[in-house]
Amino acid sequence: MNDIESLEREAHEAVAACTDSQSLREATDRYVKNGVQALMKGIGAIKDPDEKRAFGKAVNDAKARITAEIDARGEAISQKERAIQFEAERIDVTMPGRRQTVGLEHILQQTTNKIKRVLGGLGFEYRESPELELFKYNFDALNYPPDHPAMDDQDTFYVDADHLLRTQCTAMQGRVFETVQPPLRMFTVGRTYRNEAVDRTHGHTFHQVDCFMIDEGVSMANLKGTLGLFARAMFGDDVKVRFRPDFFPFVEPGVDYAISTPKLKGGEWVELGGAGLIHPNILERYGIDTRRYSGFAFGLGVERIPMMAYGVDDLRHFLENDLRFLEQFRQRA
Ligand code: FA5
Repeated sequence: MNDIESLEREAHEAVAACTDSQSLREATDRYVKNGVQALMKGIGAIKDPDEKRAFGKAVNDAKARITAEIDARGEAISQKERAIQFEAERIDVTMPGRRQTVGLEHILQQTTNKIKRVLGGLGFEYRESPELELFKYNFDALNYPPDHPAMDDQDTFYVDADHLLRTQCTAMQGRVFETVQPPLRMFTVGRTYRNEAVDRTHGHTFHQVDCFMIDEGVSMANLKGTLGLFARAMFGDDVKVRFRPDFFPFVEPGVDYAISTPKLKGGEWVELGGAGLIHPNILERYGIDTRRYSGFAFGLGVERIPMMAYGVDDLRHFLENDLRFLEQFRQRA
């Protein structure tokens, strides 16, 4: 009987000392399984049937009491463990959420998209063109005589003797004339590069549009009409377009053109780009019959458009990736 009492006492103390379910499981194995089994082995040595029964009952009673204690302790422990887990997983529903930031297209991309919509709407087909260009297309094909000083204005970054970073999107014209027969209307938009003394209106990396058509009877009147439509679509109905004579080896006659609108810079003229009728030398070089066909071309700087429209005073802002600047153009173009 003493053995039963001491097992029960020991079990009582051990169970009370358990602080987690793991130690409680160990105590259960130790006392309920092994301890009780060991006691029960002693029953064989008892001869008297009454004593035997009494011993068996005493062991079973002790087992029931130990089990009840273990259950009670188990309940307390799992309550405590649930509380700890609950604390660990607690969600503070009053905390402000993490704001999802939605990106936006760069203002130059927004402007490019608008240019594409407008020129596409006027029947010009968009063509991709390479930024790494052959000297041949950037200069030779555009009627620059060897060592002509006009090339000095467009010094650039050479990759090797034949390859350079294009200085003007006009470089696409030769690529097109080689493969497409007139009538044709095309344009491209993209990055251009020049070895430039960088200032507020000149970058070493900037963007241009180049747009041209060849058909029967194309004249300066078509050029002026098209540029007028383009300028009105970009800047509004009250915009005026001015031509002044200028020189580019690939056009004859050549002009620079400026626009003015009362809304922008108080109606001051702002130069947008160059234009003219495609030089007959170029048409002939590509086997285009100059008695039948003529063409116009115009080019312009993309940066100029948002600079004028939003009063941006320095084009270096466009490529500096400062979000405080870029965020201003959310859904504007
Ligand atoms: C040209 O590049 C000619 N290819 C334009 C042309 C096309 C003429 C077709 C005739 C026929 P120009 O060098 O002027 O021309 O440049 C055209 C425009 O690009 C300029 O008016 C200006 O808006 C922009 N631009 C030129 N250089 C820079 C620069 N360094 N930084 C920013 N914009 C520039």
